[in-house]
Amino acid sequence: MTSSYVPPRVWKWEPKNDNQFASINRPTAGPRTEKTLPVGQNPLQLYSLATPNGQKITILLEELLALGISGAEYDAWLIDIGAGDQFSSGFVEINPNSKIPALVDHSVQPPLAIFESGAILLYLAEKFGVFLPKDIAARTHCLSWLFWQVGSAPMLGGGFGHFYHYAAEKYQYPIDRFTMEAKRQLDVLDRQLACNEYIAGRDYTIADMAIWPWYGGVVSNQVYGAAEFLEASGYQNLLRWQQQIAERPTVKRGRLVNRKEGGIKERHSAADFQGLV
Ligand SMILES: N[C@@H](CCC(=O)N[C@@H](CS)C(=O)NCC(=O)O)C(=O)O
Repeated sequence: MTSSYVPPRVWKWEPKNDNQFASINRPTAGPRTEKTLPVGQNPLQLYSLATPNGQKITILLEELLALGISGAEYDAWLIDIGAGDQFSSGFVEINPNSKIPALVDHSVQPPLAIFESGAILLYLAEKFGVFLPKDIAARTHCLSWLFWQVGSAPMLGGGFGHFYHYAAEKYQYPIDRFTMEAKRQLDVLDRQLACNEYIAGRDYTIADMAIWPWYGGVVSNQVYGAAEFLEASGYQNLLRWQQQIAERPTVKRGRLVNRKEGGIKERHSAADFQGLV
């Protein structure tokens, strides 16, 4: 493993085409186009895409609706991140970080915008009083795992996923580094699930909803096609939990929302799922 690259004194951006997202990546933030976001009839307006971060929110919304919580009715609008929709003025207004998912709660005045998937999960769980334990110790435990996901996933996605899956050229150094970390994280979860039915204990919580789309997706070979490379079959407890959650009808529905293909592009009511699940 040798490299001839010597970093210059000051880094300058050179537009490249070396991975799937290269054309939208820039070293600057802020809007690139003027466009307002659509707003539907439901109290919650979601602007998202069915990536693992997007699925977290639609799974929770479908769980809330299955409990009969009508305040969780939502319109889900597709944000095509490959086409740069996240850089429209309307999206940047609700999420200055230009990443899906973003939610606007129109049931409060003025409407409240929330970004960062972990913050959205926490907001909805607190607003409706479910999927987050009330007991202080159990609640804190659940939040530890929620924040674990938020802190860990960039190593899995931006690290392992980028260098193993997305990067046009494969380099051993970053793949070794991030594979070691990805496997360590899978082992953390596998050990936790050896003696707990769900991530934070007895109850299914927003910690499961945050972790499942990423880590469940990786071990079931749906994210990055890396199950064999990571020897996913060795994480038996994680696979048991992955399967258990995958079977929930709410999860099946949530995963279909805001898909460009193989699901529903937009969701406005339960009728949109007809014939699919
Ligand atoms: N920490 C953020 C990460 C969100 C994120 O990375 N979203 C990706 C899709 S999964 C995105 O919108 N990428 C578009 C871009 O980077 O321009 C969260 O959990 O909400």
